[in-house]
Amino acid sequence: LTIIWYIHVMARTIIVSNRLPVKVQKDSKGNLHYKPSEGGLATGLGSVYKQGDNVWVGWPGLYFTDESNKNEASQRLKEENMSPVFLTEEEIRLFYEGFSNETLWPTFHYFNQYALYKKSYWVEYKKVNQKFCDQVVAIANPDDTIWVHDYQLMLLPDMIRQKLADASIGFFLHIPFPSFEVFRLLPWRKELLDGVMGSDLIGFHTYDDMRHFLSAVSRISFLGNHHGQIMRDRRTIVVDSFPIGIDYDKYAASAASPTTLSREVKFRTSLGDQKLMLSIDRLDYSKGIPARLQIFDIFLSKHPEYQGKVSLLMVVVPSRDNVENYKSLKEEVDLLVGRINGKYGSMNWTPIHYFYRSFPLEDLSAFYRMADVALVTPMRDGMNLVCKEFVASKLDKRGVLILSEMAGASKELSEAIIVNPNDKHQVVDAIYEALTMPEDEQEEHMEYMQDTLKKFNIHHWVKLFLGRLDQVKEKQRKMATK
Ligand code: GDG
Repeated sequence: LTIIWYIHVMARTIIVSNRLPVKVQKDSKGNLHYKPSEGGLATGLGSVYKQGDNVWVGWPGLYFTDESNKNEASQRLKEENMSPVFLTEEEIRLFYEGFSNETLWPTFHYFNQYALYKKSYWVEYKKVNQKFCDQVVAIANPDDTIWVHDYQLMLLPDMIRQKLADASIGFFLHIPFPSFEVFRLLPWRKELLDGVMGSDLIGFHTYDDMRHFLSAVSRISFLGNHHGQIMRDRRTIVVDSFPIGIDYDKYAASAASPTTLSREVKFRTSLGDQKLMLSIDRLDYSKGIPARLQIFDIFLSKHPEYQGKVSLLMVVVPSRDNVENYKSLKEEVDLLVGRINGKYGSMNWTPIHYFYRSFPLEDLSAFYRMADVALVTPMRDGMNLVCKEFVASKLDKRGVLILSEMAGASKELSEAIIVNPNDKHQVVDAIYEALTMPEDEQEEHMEYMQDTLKKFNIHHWVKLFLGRLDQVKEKQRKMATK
């Protein structure tokens, strides 16, 4: 009995992701500052890693060259249940910007023509995954639950499994998993699958991602599955879809806050009574930003009665600007915006309000509130949280969501106007439909989507995944004692 009690008390949950939920920054005087990340994952998992002895392992977002700084940061982060993995500039360049963002990211988003297959990237990816493994193993107990996140750490589950044979290991992929025909292009496809299969539970956003993964496992690793269960090394691995939710209450509350309301009034004054369409993305070729601009151009020429009556508020958040593809994409976007504004603009109307920067949450909430239409048209997106946040911010239930069928979110938000972003004329028609939709119809769709998102929020997602992992492990233990 004492042993059982001991195991129960000692079992913890360890979250592992490339980045910690806190970013460490150094000011000009050399003092360290700790800035919490606003991401959905940080909020959702906050209720997990802050409890008891649980811990979050990840990179703190700064290159530490000074040992005393490292010790200071480790100590401070440890007090908040975080365990930093210190990465060098070289490691970030080859493992993160290289293999993660120039090999896996384009491949998994079906932009394989952009993928680089460099041995030096792969070698570093393995090395950094091993570095994460050493850190996890140094703090983990044999019965801990370890939840690994995303494409930067695909080798980690199996590396941990080699050291902690009985640990509960979960893996969740936040980006799409491509079809076998695309995945097979990777020279290290087998190693990547083996890495992930060190887990007990493997989660994806959608049923399609899960199906693609299972097909790759069967074609590359020659392992079949029974209703998503793979038998490997006499261990059952469960594969399933867990669509991520948002912190619904946070976005609804922010939309109602006095700061948000006053910002909305300020922005509205300069816009007058025009209709407003909104798009918010990180600068990324997967988001379909140039295509969206071309669509707006076609819309304005096909429906000239809307010239002067509608504008597009386009927020593009700077991202990965060290990577060549992203630099040329930025130039393409700048050019298109200039061309459209030059073609249609007048003294008192700017067709596109373009911002290449990020905004505080209250501004974002004001944008969500003000927008009559949200134009979320990625070429490919694991889930896409912006469309969910737009819906949660619509307290008066007015507004229309146009959503790409290539975003994971389209599987849940079927009440949106679903479009294929490659079919520009279809999207143009969708914009017209959205701008002319009667209010009662808008409210009906919005209410339906809000009900779904309220229920399947981020807390529900965390509970569902960790609950399922417990079940899988329990079943494995029962099988082992049979
Ligand atoms: C991965 C997958 C999947 C954006 N601009 C500002 C700002 N944001 C916030 C949004 C939203 C988030 O960034 C972006 O959402 P994504 O869905 O694109 O998420 P990522 O983390 O980029 O990507 C994606 C997601 O993981 C979750 O699994 O949905 O498919 O690629 O929350 O609000 N936030 C602030 N200012 C901005 O200017 N404060």
